[in-house]
Amino acid sequence: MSGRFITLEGGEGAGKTTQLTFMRDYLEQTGCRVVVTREPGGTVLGEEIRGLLLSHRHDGMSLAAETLLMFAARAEHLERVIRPALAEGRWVLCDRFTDATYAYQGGGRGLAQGRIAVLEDWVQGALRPDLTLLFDLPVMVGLARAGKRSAADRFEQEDAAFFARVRAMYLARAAQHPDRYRVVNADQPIAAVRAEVKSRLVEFLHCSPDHRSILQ
Ligand code: T5A
Repeated sequence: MSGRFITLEGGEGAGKTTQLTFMRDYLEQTGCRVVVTREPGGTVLGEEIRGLLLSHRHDGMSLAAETLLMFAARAEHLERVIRPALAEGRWVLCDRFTDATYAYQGGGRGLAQGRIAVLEDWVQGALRPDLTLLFDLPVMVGLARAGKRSAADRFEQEDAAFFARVRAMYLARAAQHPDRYRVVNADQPIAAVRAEVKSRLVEFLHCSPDHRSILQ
């Protein structure tokens, strides 16, 4: 069976990580071999870069440095984890990917989308996610959830206006790419979000020739 690349996106505290385990278990039940990973991170080097990006030691990091570090981690992740897994027919579930750069560095911080697109083409070539689930919820609901879970990192310390721009950019990208984006209402109890995620996965599997027969 051929591999697929599924990304999970959303603002802070949207519940992506919470739903990842369910998604992995569900896909494995249907016969998929699954790799779960995240960005920034996913490799030894990528996790070290993640530490730099999230740490308050680097408050005030330049926008260019921040964006290039995201793509440095992504280049390593693609070469060592994502491309090999897809080539082996595995399904890759990735907690954030390049749409997060458009949302945070583009929408949130105001970097021109064209700059991001140049890096995207260079680092990824033609590779894009097959499916992107956008966990959408009001900014203040997500920040309250994230605040209860842990102390604010370098991104979480931004103000509500920043996260409103992040959310608006995600929704704009979902409208621009209706072929691969599916918006999930993340402002519901965990079980209700899970049910919505499941129906999106079933829909996706139905469109996937190798898997359609398993669901019938
Ligand atoms: N970033 C990343 C960029 O700026 N550019 C990029 O290119 C990339 C790739 C990563 C940061 O890096 C930035 C974006 C981020 O700020 P992170 O810690 O990975 O940092 O950030 P998040 O992915 O946002 O992690 P969060 O943990 O904040 O969000 P999740 O994973 O969406 O949320 P989750 O599942 O951990 O849930 C948060 C809390 O809410 C509860 C959970 O139990 C948990 O306590 N919860 C719910 N509560 C009520 N109802 C529900 N439906 C709930 N679902 C979860």
